[in-house]
Amino acid sequence: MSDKSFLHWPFFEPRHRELAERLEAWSVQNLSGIDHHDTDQTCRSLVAALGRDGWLKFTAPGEGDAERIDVRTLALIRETLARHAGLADFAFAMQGLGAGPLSLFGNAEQREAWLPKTRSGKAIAAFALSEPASGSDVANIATVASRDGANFVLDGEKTWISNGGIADFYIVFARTGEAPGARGLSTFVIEADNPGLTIAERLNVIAPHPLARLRFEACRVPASALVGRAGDGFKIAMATLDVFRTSVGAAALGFARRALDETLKRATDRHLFGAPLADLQMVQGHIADMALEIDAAALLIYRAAWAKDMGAARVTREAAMAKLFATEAAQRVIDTAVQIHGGDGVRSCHPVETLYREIRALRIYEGASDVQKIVIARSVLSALEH
Ligand code: COS
Repeated sequence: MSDKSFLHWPFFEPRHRELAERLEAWSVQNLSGIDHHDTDQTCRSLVAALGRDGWLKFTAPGEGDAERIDVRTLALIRETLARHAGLADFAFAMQGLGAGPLSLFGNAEQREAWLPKTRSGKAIAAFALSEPASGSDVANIATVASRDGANFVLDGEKTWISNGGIADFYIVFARTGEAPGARGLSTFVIEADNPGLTIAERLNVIAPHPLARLRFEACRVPASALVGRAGDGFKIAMATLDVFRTSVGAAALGFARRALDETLKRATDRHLFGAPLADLQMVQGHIADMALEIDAAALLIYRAAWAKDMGAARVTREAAMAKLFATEAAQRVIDTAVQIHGGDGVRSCHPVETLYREIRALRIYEGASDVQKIVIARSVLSALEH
C-alpha cells in the first residue's frame, strides 16, 4: 500500500482526498492484467473506460464542472494511474494534452465540437508539435500552413506523435509566417480522416504505446480550424505545456511510488544472510534515499499544481522544476528498485523491469531535462533584471 500521508499537505482540499480514494478503488478493479501486445486496442479500450466512468472529464473543463482545469486533480489522477498501469496514465494524459489547446484557447464552436467527445472518451486526441528537425527548438518548426482563400493548406511532417494512428483529431502547430521564428506559428485542429494527412510510419519504443510520424501533403483545412489567433501558436504550445508538464512529473512520481512499494515487499519477504533484506543497513540507506526523492518530487509537483490552481498567470519555472526533478528522481528510484530485486529486476514483465522501461521517455518528451534547465535558468536570470 503506497504512502498516502501527502494527501494531508496543505496543497489539497477534501475533494482531492475523496477523488484519490475513489480512483484507487477504480484502478484496483479495472487495471489489473493490462494487455501490452496490442497497444492500439488497449489504449482505445482504456480511453473508453476512463471516459465511461467519468475520469476524462478532469482533462478539460465542461458543463457543470470547474471553469478551469484543476492541475492538482490532473496530477493526482496521473500519479495514481501510473502507479497501477503506465498505459492507463498514457491514455488519460494524451487526452488532456490533445484537448488542452482547445480548452485553453479554442472558441465556443471548437470547444463544443470536441470537448464533450474527449471528456466522454468518444474521440481520441493528439498533440502534434515535434518534427524530424525540431523537437526541443519549437521556434524552428518547418511545417507550413499557407493561406489559400478562406482555407489553410498544410505541408510538412510531425514525429513522435503519441496517439498517432488511433487519434480522431490532431492539434497541429505550423508556420503561418506572421513573423520569423516563434512569432510566426499557428495552431490547427485537424480531423484524422482529412485526405491530406497520412500516417507515414508507426514508431516502436522501449515502452510501447501508439506513436507515429505524420505527413501533411496539401492538407486543406477551413479557416475555422485555426485555434486561437494566427501567430500565437508558440505561446499556445508553451502555455499548454505549462499545465501538462507538471503532470508528467506526477506520472514519474506514480512510477517511483510503485518502485518503492515493490522494493518494500521485496526487502521484507526476501531473506539474505539469515535475515530480511530490510535488516541490512545498506538496503535501509537505499530505502531512505528512495523515500526522500519521492517526497521532494511530490512537494515540487504539488507546489506547481497548487500555484497554477490559485491563479498564477505563468508557472513555467515551477512546472519545469517539477518535471525535471520528478522524472530524474524517478529514474534513480527505479534503478535502485531493479538493483534490490537482483535477477528478478531485469526479468521481462516483472513490475520493476516494466517501470525501468516506462520511466525513460519521460525525461525526453514534453521538454527534455536539458530544456527544463534552460527554462529554469532563464527564469532565475530574468528575475535579476527586474
Ligand atoms: N507561456 C506563454 N508564453 C511563452 C512561454 C510560456 N510558457 N514561454 C515563452 N513564451 C513566449 C515568450 O514570452 C516570447 O514572447 P515574446 O516574443 O512576446 O517576447 C515567445 O514566447 C518566445 O519565447 P522564447 O524567446 O523563450 O523562445 P525560445 O525559442 O527561446 O524557446 C524553449 C526555447 C527551449 C524554452 C522552447 O522552445 C521549449 O520549451 N522547447 C521544448 C518544447 C517541448 O516541450 N517539446 C516537446 C514536444 S511536446 S511532446
